[in-house]
Order: sequence, then C-alpha cells, then structure tokens
Amino acid sequence: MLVGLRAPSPITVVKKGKTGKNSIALSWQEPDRPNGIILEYEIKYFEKDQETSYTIIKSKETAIIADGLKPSSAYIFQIRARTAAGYGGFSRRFEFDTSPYLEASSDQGQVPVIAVAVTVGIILLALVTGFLLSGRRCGYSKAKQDPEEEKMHFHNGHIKFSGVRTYIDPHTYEDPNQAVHEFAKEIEVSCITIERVIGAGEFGEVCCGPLRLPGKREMLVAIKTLKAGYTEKQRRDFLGEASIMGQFDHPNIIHLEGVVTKSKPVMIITEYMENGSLDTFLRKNDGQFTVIQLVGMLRGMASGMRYLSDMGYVHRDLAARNILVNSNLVCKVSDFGLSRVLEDDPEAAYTTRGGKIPIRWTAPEAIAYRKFTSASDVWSYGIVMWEVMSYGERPYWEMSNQDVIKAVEENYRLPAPMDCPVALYHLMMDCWQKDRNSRPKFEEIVGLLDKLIRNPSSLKTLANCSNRVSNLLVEQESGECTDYRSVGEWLETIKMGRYSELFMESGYTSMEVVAQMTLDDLRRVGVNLAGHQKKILNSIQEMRVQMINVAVPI
Ligand code: ACK
Repeated sequence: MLVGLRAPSPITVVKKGKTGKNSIALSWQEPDRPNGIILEYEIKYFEKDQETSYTIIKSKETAIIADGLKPSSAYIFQIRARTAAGYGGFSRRFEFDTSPYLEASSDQGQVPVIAVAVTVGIILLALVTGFLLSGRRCGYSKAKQDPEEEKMHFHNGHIKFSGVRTYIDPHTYEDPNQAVHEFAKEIEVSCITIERVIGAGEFGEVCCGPLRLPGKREMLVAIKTLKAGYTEKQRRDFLGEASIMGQFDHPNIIHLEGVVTKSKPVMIITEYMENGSLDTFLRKNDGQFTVIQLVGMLRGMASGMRYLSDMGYVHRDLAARNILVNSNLVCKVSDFGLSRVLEDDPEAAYTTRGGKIPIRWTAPEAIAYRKFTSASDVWSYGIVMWEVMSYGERPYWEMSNQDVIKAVEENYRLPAPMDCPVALYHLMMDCWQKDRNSRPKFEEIVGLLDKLIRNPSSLKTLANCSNRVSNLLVEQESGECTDYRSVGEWLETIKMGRYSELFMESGYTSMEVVAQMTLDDLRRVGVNLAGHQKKILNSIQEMRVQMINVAVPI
C-alpha cells in the first residue's frame, strides 16, 4: 500500500439482478469515496452458514453473475473495491436466494412462446448494448467483461478456481482490525473463565479454562493473552494470528473459537489440546507408541499441511514445537503469524542476509534466498517426521547452525532414527531433495502414509542398515539399503519393469553394468520419457552411493 493514500470506502449499494436456479446476477454502485481510480472489485460469496467454503471473483465491472450455485439456496455476498492504495473494507453482507428447481426460472427451458420472446428480447438487447458499447470503447470502466474469464484470470494470478477456498493475507486489509472481525468471532469476556496458566507465549501468558457460549455446550479452551503495555504493532501482530487461523477449518489445524478485543486483556481463544506441544509430548513419552500410532500422527499433520498448501498458505515454521496434540493423539498445526514469522521462535536465528530463520527446519533455498513455498514446508515436514520417529530428538543434535547449513549444502542429511521403517526414511529423504520440484507434494505424502497405514507390513522393514549411525549425517542419495538380485527385480521395484527386456537386449544384464549407465545409455536402450529417465537415473545414483557416507561428526 502506498503511504498517504486512502483506500476506497466500503460499497453500500448492492442489487440483485436476474436470478436462476444456479446463478444470481449482481450489480453495485461505486463506493461513495473511491479515493482514487478503482482498479477492480473483489466479490466474495458463499452459501449461507457455509462460510468455510467461499468463492472469490475479481471484476473490473460493477456487475457480475455468480454461477454454479445451488437451487433454492441463500447466498451471502460481500464486495470491496481496490485502488492503488489497496483494498477498501468489504461491504456489509447481502443475502440473495437462487430460484427453486421446479420454478420456470430465467435460465431454465420454458414454454416455446416465452422462449422465442425471450430470445428475441435478448438479441435486441445485445444489439442495442453492442451499439452503445462500440460507441464508447474508451469508456472508463464499463468495458464488456466475461466474469468467467475473470475468474480464470484470478486463478492464474494467485488464487484457485472458484469453489476452492483461498487464504487471504490480512495485510491486504487497510485496517487490520477489519480483518480480525472478518475472520474471527468476537467473544464476550463474561463467557470465559481463566482457570490456570499453561505456558508463556511471545505476547503474554497462555492459559486455559472453560468457554460457555449461549446455547452451546461448555468446552475447555486455550486462551492466549496480550500482555499490558503493548504497542499498536504488537496488538496487530498478535491479532494477525487470529485473522489467519480464523480462515482455516480443518481437523488438523488448530481451531479458532474467537477473539476478545473489546476488553482488556485482548485474547485469542482456541480449542484446548490436552497433550500440548508435540516435541515436549514425544520427549515425555519416549518409545511409548506403536509405529502405526506415530504414522497416524504424521498422516494428520500432512493432511493439515495439504489443506494449508491448497489454500495457498505457506507456514514457514513447521516444527514439532508448533504442532499441538490432543487427548486422542490428533496432531494439529498451529502457530500462524503475519510478519512476526519466526520473530517469536526461539529456534530462529539471523541469517547472513538478516532474516530470522529456524535453520534446522528450513529448506536450503529458503535459507539462501528466502524462497518460502509449500515445497519448503515439505522440507520442514520431513524434519518433523524425523523428530517424531526419534521421539523429539533435536535435529542435527548440537551441531552449530553454520555447520548444519554447510552440511546440508554439501548434500549430507540426517540418518534414519532408530527403529525407523525404511519406507518412512525414504519419504523423509524425498522431502529433503535439494531440487524443490522433486520433493513430494503434501497430497502425495498423505497418499503414501495412507497406503502404509492400510498395509502395516510395509512398515516392518527397518532402516537400521549399516549406514544408520546415530549422530552422523549421511549423504542424501544413500537412503537406499536394498541389494538387488537382478536388473529385472530392480526395475520392478522402481516400477520400471516394462524396460526389463530392453535392458537385457542391450546387454545391461547385471547391476554392476547398470550402475555405470548414463542418460545417453538410457536413450540408447530405448527409455525416452523424461520422467522415466529421471526415475531410473535417480535410482542408479542411489545405488552408486550406497556405501556408508560419513560426514560431520559432532
Ligand atoms: O507444550 P505446552 O504445554 O503446549 O506449552 C506450550 C505453551 O502453551 C506456550 O505455547 C501451550 N499451548 C498453546 N496453545 C495451546 C492449546 N491450544 N492447547 C493446549 N496448550 C496450548 C503449549
């Protein structure tokens, strides 16, 4: 946002136009005080009482057609305008209904005579409109626009197709207080009883106690407080977390109950997680869980992270200390923040470029040039997997941050934790691929963990092979412990069995010869697909470095 410019005032007049069983046409008036040239409007809508799933459309016009709606349903619409100064506030909520199924609505087939009349009317209208528009091509904002196209445009920008909920950065709001009230419910302080302090947060104490909302069952909640004497920025940052958390609705993301902002202390109220932070919980219960329980916990976190990445939210500080565990061992991702990212994490250290980053959990590209993406979250997820499977051991033990950066850069990776199934260790190693595009997506991680849970015998083979030496790093490619008896078996294992015959025909009949193969050799054999070439070469590379690769002893 540019300093000194004021964002547009909220839109106050919104009108419903033609309504169908699946669509509602809307038009609105420019805000009373645009305070500049309006660049576009953002229209947010969702089915009434279904706010967790909303659609956003951007339009340069003051009219759109919201389609893909359910018949006979109430929809809530809110619109805001954007100028060079940023977004103004959203309009109040406007509620409009779609037509019922059976009603002969305007987008439904009707008796022929009406259809003909409507068609003629539309043609006439189109001709007149076309004529008018062609005469005012240079008109300021009424250029013809296909809302569908705009939805797609928006998708190509940074938000997905309509129907997929997307995270909205509270920074886009001129007034952060407005973002809080957009996404978080104000709770009456009289509904909360603070019973005891459970910890210390960056902004103040974390407490717990019962929340009694009228008409709702009493529940235990965690209460984060903002200590007295805060600055306006601290208040903003503190409540920023609620603006973010309030946008999420997933069983593996900590749930926001609401905020208390009208009295002091300012509070953020979330669900209570009986077992506290995952790192401490694991250390307290060393060796107490079955592998399936641990994988179940990992699956939950991956599912929460898949949801966040689908919403376009990058966490940047995924670590066991930022995961909370409830009494059913359900793990939930927590610790969301605005610019505070990492300011309050005791693990975060200043990098040479001045950023504060939790080195041990962070992908190399994020450390080197702050490339934080869902793929860097995947790297951190791999570290969390390692923390879980080693019951809360500190990643890279007491190595210094500088040594960690250097070792990772030189391709050394954490070894498999004790008694860790090889399938899980492979997954960790995949998360730590240097090339971020080669790392698995959260979607794939969830899929793989589901498969392992469904087939527990796949977790029987442990990674306690000769190269798993505690406190020593191993080279990235050495995740593989398998000894292949034949080229055919190896190709089958990496799901490339279709090339067995071609390998044999070309003389690649032993693993020793295969281990020397290059990309050109593969092409000569007849492996022409880039994805298959990459898969086979990666596996060959793994075989080449299967011996022990000891690095940085502590
Ligand atoms: O490990 P813990 O007991 O779990 O100590 C920390 C402390 O507050 C400071 O963050 C605990 N904590 C934070 N949020 C919650 C929550 N929603 N439920 C239970 N404990 C929480 C955390």
